[in-house]
Amino acid sequence: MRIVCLNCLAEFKFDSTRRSWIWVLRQPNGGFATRVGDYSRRLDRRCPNGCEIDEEILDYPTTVIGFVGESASSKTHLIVSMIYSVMNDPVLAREWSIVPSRRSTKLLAALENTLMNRQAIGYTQKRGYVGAQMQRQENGIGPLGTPQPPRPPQPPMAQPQTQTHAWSGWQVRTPILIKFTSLATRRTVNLAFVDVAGEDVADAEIAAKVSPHLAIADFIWFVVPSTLNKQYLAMMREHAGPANEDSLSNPVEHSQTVGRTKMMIDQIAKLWRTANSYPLDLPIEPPRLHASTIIAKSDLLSLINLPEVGIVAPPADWADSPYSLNGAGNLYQPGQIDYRSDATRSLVRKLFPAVDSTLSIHFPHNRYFPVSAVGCGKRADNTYPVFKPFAAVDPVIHMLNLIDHRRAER
Ligand SMILES: Nc1nc2c(ncn2[C@@H]2O[C@H](COP(=O)(O)OP(=O)(O)OP(=O)(O)O)[C@@H](O)[C@H]2O)c(=O)[nH]1
Ligand SMILES: [Mg+2]
Ligand SMILES: [Zn+2]
Repeated sequence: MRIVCLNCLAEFKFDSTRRSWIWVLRQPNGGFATRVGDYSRRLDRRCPNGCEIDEEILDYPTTVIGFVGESASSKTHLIVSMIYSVMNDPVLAREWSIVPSRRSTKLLAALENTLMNRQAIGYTQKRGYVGAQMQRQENGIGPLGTPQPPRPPQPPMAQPQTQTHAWSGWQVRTPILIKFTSLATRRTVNLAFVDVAGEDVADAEIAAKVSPHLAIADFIWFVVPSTLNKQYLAMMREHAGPANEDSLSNPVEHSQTVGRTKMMIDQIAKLWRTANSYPLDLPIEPPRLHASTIIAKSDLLSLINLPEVGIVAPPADWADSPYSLNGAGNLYQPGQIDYRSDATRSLVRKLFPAVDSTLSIHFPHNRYFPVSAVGCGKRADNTYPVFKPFAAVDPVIHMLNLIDHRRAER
């Protein structure tokens, strides 16, 4: 099984008969060499470059999922809400055991608690440069913008670590890793949720550094907020009720634009093609990469009067009605998920058609998933009236189905 360190992208295998690492070193001419490391590294839970890794990635295949979107588009809320929703979903529980990795448990619990206490999660910090010596300390700003306590000093490495890598000197951003075990087959797959801060994509220097990470992604989710069309945003403001008045008048939250979103999609496609030596004029297709789009903050769509809204978005009284009566808006069945995807595409073609055409140029298999991570907008005091996600499980069902197909093909 090929293992990739999600921090430095070192590729390695673990040879249990020889009790050693086999470290694959890619060379610029397309060839590769290998280097054998010793077994103690496994006990360290470190990659050959010395980064701390989740021990689960040594044991099970890992699917890497990148979330890309402009700042304040809801990426971080989505990741936390999706994970929370799948771990508590009664239908998924019949088929899967879903457990966070040991290293992700604490961070995930803190983020979930924030939402369950109806508090907003802060914006994710742009990745900072911390200098060559500090790169492995991992303290300061943690993943997803959460402050992390400083870690105690680490024991010295067995060998001097002189290797530089894609992220040398940059803050480490740890993905959230969730282990999915099928109750029917007992097979396990890890899903690694990687949050790419909006500013990381906007900054050319950092974007170039993000590209090797995008190159190893199995899934990319573009996150596009429902409020992208400012004419419709004005209409939403006109019809807003107490549940979303504050958030709609918040200028930062709806600062995303059609122009920048198109540029971002173009940029990501270009970075991915370059990093994978993929022809510039060919569309990017599965199984190389699964790209889909989440239309985020779908709770706001009920404020506009278009026929697709009834299929796509939660009802206008979603935040006020009791949870148990209407479930969590998931459809579960691939056929129904496709039907909602088509309705969402039709809506997108009315609200921001240029985004759909840019997506379909690069990613002709793109599908749409409308999701409300929270179920409502945040109030001026940074709290939510309720935490009630809508359709946050369906994107994960979609991915699990595709992962299963991929296995069946092998
Ligand atoms: N109405 C509504 N607002 C939401 C929802 N999810 C998030 N928001 C609002 O959108 C804002 C941005 O959400 P984040 O999750 O921080 O966005 P992000 O994409 O991670 O942004 P960066 O970290 O800056 O890249 C938050 O302050 C939320 O209040 C939702 O489901 N509905
Ligand atoms: Mg964020
Ligand atoms: Zn590493």
